[in-house]
Amino acid sequence: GDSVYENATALSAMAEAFEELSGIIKEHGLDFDLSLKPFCHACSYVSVLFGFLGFAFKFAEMEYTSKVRDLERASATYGTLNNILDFDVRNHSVKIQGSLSRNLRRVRQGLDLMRVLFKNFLSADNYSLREAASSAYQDVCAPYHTWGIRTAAFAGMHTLPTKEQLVINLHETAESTEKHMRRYIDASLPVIEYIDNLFNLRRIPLNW
Ligand code: 1PZ
Repeated sequence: GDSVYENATALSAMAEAFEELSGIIKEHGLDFDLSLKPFCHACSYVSVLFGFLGFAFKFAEMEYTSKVRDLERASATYGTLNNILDFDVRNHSVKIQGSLSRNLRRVRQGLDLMRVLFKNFLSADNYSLREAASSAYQDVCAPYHTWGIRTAAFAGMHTLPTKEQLVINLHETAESTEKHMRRYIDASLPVIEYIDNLFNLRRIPLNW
């Protein structure tokens, strides 16, 4: 209801948005022709979380948000994620910088970066936020980023707050943080797999 929404934190709202989206995908299966509108709506909640990570991630937020916005604007013309890929396959523009398919691939990497960061955050190894974020970035994004971006990103990791400070910034407790991060970890995976399947079906390798 409305009162629940008013009391929602950024983290719980993001978890809820992805539970809704993954619910649609689980209900209809990977063959479902997912619309850009609900997809971009959920993705916009992740922008907010990037913002909470502090100064350096502000650049990541702007970069990620502009790509989500491009996809959002394209929804009137293309309707669904499938149509975007079909268009770019026909035009040989799947991997061209700024193409909607490439932006979708990058947004997918942003969703996965957040998922792996949360996994590391909650890991029994008790990483600092900087270690959690650096390791997630190393695994998910660094292989596909230029040397300059990678160097700036790893330098920027030093400006991350502590775990305790992040929990405070998010208006959460340690317990509620864990709960909502786990919800996002579980709910984002089917969405990520759905996107990867769109590329796999068209025999487009995911090494970029
Ligand atoms: C002490 C020094 C502080 C300086 C802080 C500077 C931090 C810079 C962080 C750089 C993040 C910008 C990431 C930009 C990535 C883009 O190159 C790619 C490819 O875009 P394309 O070529 O297709 O247009 N964009 C993405 O991969 C979108 C996903 C964004 C997720 C990036 C997370 C990076 C987190 C690092 C933050 C420290």
